[in-house]
Amino acid sequence: MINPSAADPSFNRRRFLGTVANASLGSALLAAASGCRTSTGGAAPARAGSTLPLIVSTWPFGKPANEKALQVLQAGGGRLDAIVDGISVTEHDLSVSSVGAGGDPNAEGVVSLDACIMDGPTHKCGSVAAVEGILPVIGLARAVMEKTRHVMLVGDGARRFALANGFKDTDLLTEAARRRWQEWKARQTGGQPASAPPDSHDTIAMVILGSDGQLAGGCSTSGLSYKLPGRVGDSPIIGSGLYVDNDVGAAGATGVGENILRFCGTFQVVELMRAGASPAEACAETIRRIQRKHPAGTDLAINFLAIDRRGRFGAAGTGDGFPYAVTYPGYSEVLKSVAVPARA
Ligand code: SD4
Repeated sequence: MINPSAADPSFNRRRFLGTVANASLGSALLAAASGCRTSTGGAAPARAGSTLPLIVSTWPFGKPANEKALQVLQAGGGRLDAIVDGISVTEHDLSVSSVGAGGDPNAEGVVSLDACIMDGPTHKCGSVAAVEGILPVIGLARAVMEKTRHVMLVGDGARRFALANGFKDTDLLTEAARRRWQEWKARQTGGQPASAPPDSHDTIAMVILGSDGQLAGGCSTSGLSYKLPGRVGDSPIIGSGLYVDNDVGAAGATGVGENILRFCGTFQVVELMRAGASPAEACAETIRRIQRKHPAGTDLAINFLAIDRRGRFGAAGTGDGFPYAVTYPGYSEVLKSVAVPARA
């Protein structure tokens, strides 16, 4: 099980993306970059039932998470168990600076987590935002879904609910994250709005199509590094960071939340699949729609992945696209999404 970002300390997402040429939808070229197989077409062939369960998630760190989820499903666990246990792998991986423990803190040096989960057959969901000191927040989102009559809890209320339901108070700020935050803070000039490094946002969004044909998804992030306290991005918002419609498919998002949140990004992806688009086409068209609302050349830094009920999967991202992990029995790879460059 190789997680390029964890196994290779020199792995850098920007460098990875820089090695891959832009590609247009429909290209069948396969190339290798940074140890990852890249599918520049993005739209994988339809998968037969024997390749289920199918698990797709964002970024190279999604691969070990997918593999854990597959293990859970193959051992007889449910799709929500798979989502929680899979995403928990990333939340506990201290080398991932954008999800769970080890995540970069907000501008005040506090790690503040967002997560959500959604179940296809019941169309139920649970979500938590701006939660401090609790892990795994994907499990907390599930607890909100299953133990309350609400969809979303935030801040101190979410934290108190967690503590009352068996979650332990956990120190999420690692020494490395604290140092990075202090360095960032030292670079801030008085009166200037807090700005974050451009490479400071990677969420895990995971979608699953089970062997029984049922869908589920989950999403977890520490959000943008050094965000304003109280800031919530797209990740815990149903229809923005994650959406599942059991009749159609499921989609997840990663990138600058503000550019996804305003457009109900993953809801659009699923609706485009309902209208007949393949997962990769739906992701790419959603990005194009969002780009049309912006001046040419704007770097939106947004990415979507999706699966449909037929077992097809795909992804698209702005700029050079982004790497995403695809796992099913006998197969687990990091692929390269379709690239949707800014309009000329
Ligand atoms: C956010 N969308 O909080 C998240 C960050 C992210 O890839 O996805 N990064 O805006």
